[in-house]
Amino acid sequence: MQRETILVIGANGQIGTALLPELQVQFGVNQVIAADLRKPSSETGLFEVLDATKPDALTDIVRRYRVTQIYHLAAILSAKGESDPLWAWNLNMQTALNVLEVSRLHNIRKLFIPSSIAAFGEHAPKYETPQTAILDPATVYGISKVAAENWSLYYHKRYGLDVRSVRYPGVISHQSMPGGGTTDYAVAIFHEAVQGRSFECFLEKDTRLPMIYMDDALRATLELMDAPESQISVRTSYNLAGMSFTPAELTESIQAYFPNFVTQYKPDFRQAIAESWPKTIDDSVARQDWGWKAAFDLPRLTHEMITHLTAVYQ
Ligand code: NAD
Ligand code: AKB
Repeated sequence: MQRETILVIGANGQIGTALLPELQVQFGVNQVIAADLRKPSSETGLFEVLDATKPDALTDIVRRYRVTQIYHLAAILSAKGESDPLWAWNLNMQTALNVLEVSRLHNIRKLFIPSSIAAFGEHAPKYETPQTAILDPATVYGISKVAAENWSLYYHKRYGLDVRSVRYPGVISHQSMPGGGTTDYAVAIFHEAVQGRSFECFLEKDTRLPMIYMDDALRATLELMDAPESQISVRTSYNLAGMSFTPAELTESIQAYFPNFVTQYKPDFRQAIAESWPKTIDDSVARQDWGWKAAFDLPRLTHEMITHLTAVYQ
């Protein structure tokens, strides 16, 4: 079997921080190269400073290490993207196109470019949003995700590139803080609760959104990437479901551990973004094609987050 060499772009982010150790276990520490704009604060193995908007710098790393698989995680997320839409569009698209093109030119065996529930917009059904619902996103982030999905399909059809993707829901993790999304409240709330503080939520209490615990998100990513090519029928991006809850339901779940914990609601511009997104996701195609099934529900997620973060803040 061919030895794989994995490049993770945007490795210092919320998903990269948690994915890196999993890939190092699967492929070996010296077979996984992390790359990001800046060096991480602690050593994690092989690391390259990379601005993925620069095609030559990306090509240099792919050549030097003889990379065979790429996980492209660099992006500007929904809320941050709205502060400077053209900057977010340019960064998200330039990096995605550079990664697709370097993969084509250097025979990358497998490529992962995640999408998001942000690909959906106003006219998609809000409940059990189907795989093939209309994609009319309200944010520049969502527009860039839809474009990257279509470019991925194009590279697969035209060049046979084995590019795979999931539409992640809001990812909840204890390993690091999220990077400027609309679902970030669902991570921040745990940090406040375990430190004995109240929480000010930027969404209304009844705003239901699809979410997923990091362990499930990582397992989905690795199961999709491990699946035989014949089982992959979707080359845009697979719907992926974990759980769905509102800030009020999350608060109640945390109150089982901290009965005095309170959330105040002070919605801002992120409320409109959240309202444009699905509330629950139909991921039956991922289930059928590569056997996806989430393991974490809200009570289990709450237990895990509180256990891990309590250890951090002790
Ligand atoms: P993040 O914002 O936490 O991390 C992104 C990383 O990319 C950062 O470390 C940043 O420094 C790096 N980066 C930015 N510009 C770069 C550039 N030009 N070159 C190299 N690196 C650059 O994001 P994340 O939450 O880890 O998300 C990873 C991917 O998953 C993104 O494509 C995101 O859209 C997608 N996604 C994430 C979530 C979520 O809830 N975290 C949900 C849906 C989809
Ligand atoms: C965001 O809120 O922007 C991300 C996402 C769901 O894509 N977490």
